[in-house]
Amino acid sequence: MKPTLAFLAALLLAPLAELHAAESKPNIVLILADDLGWSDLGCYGADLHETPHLDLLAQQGVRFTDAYAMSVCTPSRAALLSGKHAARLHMTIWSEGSRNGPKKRKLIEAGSLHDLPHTETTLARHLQKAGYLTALVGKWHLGDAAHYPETHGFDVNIGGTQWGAPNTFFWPYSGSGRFGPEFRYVPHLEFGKPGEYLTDRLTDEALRVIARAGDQPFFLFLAHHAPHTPIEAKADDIRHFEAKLRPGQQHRNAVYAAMVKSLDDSVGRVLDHLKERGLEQNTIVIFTSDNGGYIGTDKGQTTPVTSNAPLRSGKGALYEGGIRVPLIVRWPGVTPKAAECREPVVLMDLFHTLHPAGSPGGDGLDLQPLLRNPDAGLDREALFFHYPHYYETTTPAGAIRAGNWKLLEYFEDGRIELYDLGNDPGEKTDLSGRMPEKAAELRRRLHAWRGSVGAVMPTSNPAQAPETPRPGNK
Ligand SMILES: [Ca+2]
Repeated sequence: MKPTLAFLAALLLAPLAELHAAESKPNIVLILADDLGWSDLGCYGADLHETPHLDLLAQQGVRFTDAYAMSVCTPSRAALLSGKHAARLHMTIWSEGSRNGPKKRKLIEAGSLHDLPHTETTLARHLQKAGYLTALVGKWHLGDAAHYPETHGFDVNIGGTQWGAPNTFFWPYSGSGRFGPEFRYVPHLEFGKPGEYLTDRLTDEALRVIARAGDQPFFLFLAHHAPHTPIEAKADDIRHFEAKLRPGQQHRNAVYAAMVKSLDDSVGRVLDHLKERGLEQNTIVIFTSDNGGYIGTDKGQTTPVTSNAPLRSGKGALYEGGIRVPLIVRWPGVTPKAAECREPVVLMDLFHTLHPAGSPGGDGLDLQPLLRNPDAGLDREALFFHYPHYYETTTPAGAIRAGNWKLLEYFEDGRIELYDLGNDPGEKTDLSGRMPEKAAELRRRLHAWRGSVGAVMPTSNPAQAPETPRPGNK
């Protein structure tokens, strides 16, 4: 009898053990949009764009109102994957931009690494060591071939290169001219067909990764190129949004709206696929963006790409429109449904939240307590930003947000601006003259933080002369 009982017990216990193991290693799908602005989704107030799948995801989880990224691509991605602030990493501008800054401005830009150093252990590496299949599908932008995803803990790399954008969103996704003389392409997307659209294809590849993972827990980093320039979309979708244009709308670019629709469709397909495979209850789904929306105009267009209103400015700037982004988290068994969280959080918090051994401490916090109770606060005094470079929207600057106070410091002349985001989220009324003590306190804290992370500052340029701002959208 004993062997039979033992056999039965094993039969009963094995599934429980497997279930426990599975619960302790939930799959992770991290979907990162490129240049998607804070108000670009329906659930964040967009008035032309249609994002039913992301709106539904927000209804199934937690939507953050005050989530932050860095103000441009590479620093955000480096911070997200390393858990360290971009200023501490000395990666403060996109990789191509780190090589050739403006030469005739008042300041010489701070030096910035263009490759994520191998001394950093990425979230992918930690998860890989914990038994996960790790896959990057889409944009990388964290260095040259010696620093591609395969060298940073990703088992699978589909599409990741040193470049920040494809030459075109249509197959074969290659060509030169738009971003200079380089011949750009998106690797591993062969055997497409004319008319195939990059956001759709990357989604196909992402679903294949999920299918091939089998019983292995997986970390899928679906880093879409959309809706970064080039602003290109499928013709039927463009016509749909052109027909929806009305006077007075905040969002007025039908092609961009169509790009956002494809991005939303991608999220819908991933969510459906998880459900069909029975993975919905054991998969964390996170959606966010790497910087604020691009408010310039793409080549060949007359309508600005997007607007981050009611927030001020856009990509590149340290005003809210440049750094505040959508963030939605659905974590079965952890997040409540249809919750809104107003606590300020930042992209590198995701590293500390998803780290398989728990947060190692550093420049981010584990958000799990906040995900369980979105009304709770975090034990963090302030968030800091450092962009010692030029862009269409800004001169070199730093910023601190402490509570609802926000101070910006411009490095060309030391000028400061102080805003009360609680009453003035659009940063319209500079209070630095009326509240000099508060401004001085925040400036001291910003300076102390810069010292603590070894932030690199721009230097004065003896050969200064007027020059147009840094052009283009990388
Ligand atoms: Ca970006």
